[in-house]
Amino acid sequence: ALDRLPAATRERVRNHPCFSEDAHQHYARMHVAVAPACNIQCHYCNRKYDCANESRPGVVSELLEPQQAADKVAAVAAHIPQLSVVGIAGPGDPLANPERTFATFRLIAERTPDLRLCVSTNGLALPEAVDTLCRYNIEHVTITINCLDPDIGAEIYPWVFWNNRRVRGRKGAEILIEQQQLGLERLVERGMLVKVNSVLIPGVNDQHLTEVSRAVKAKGAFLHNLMPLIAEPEHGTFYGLMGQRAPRASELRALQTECAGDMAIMRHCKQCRADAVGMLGEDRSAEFTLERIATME
Ligand code: CLF
Ligand code: SF4
Repeated sequence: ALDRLPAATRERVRNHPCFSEDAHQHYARMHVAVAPACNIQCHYCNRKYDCANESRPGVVSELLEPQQAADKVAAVAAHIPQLSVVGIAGPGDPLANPERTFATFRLIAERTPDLRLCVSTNGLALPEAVDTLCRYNIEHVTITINCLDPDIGAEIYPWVFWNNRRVRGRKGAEILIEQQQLGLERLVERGMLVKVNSVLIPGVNDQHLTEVSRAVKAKGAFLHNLMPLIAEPEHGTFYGLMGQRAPRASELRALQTECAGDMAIMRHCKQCRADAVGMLGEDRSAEFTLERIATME
């Protein structure tokens, strides 16, 4: 699939394990959990866990200060030669924590300039952040877009925090959807590679995601990642969707096949935690806690 891309794009995804399926066998990514706050509420989120935007709700991440994050990245880079990408994906929304997120990117770029920088967001604060993302050399952005229809959005997002107040229901979802689409357009205009993540929620947006796929493709998204809702009560993902089930593997595959006609589909996502370290599907974060890094050379 890679050879069909223009050379410049190929170069940018060559060693990105998420944006290129070929790369994920050879290159590793890591996340630094520097972004605790979120500016929306997803029904499937339980804030005690990492953001389901991008990451598997599992174990609570060790929250890092920007300097600690840069130290951790340097330590991981020294021990995992395949490391090519550092992402910020939570545990809340990176762009709802702009000072922490951009301070982290700046320190990482100074210390380990060869690593690519990546960010994943719900998109609410994205349009205003596009200039800053470009300035900080972020080349890969992921937006979690679960719907285009605010009525469906109201079933997924109980509220968004907008202009210093909570906007609930359909109105809140409408604001989020507008911001996501505007953010996507602006990123594409600036030549950013944009991946869209969509969480498949049976009975809520399952019939709607092919339309989402078509729309984001038409706007220039590079890749669409359809992810299954993780609905395990012990992980707290029933938070606002009591009785909500996860999709079956066959349902996810059927949707991926349906959408694959329109655009490149990511099928190798491992729903990483906000502090994941290593090859996709591998999590070596326990080897790189602050305590352990302090004793490393
Ligand atoms: Fe991280 Fe996401 Fe960047 Fe990858 S993960 S911020 S694009 S470097 Fe990758 Fe993990 Fe799936 Fe995300 S496998 S959850 S798609
Ligand atoms: Fe939770 Fe992420 Fe949704 Fe924010 S964007 S509410 S952290 S799942």
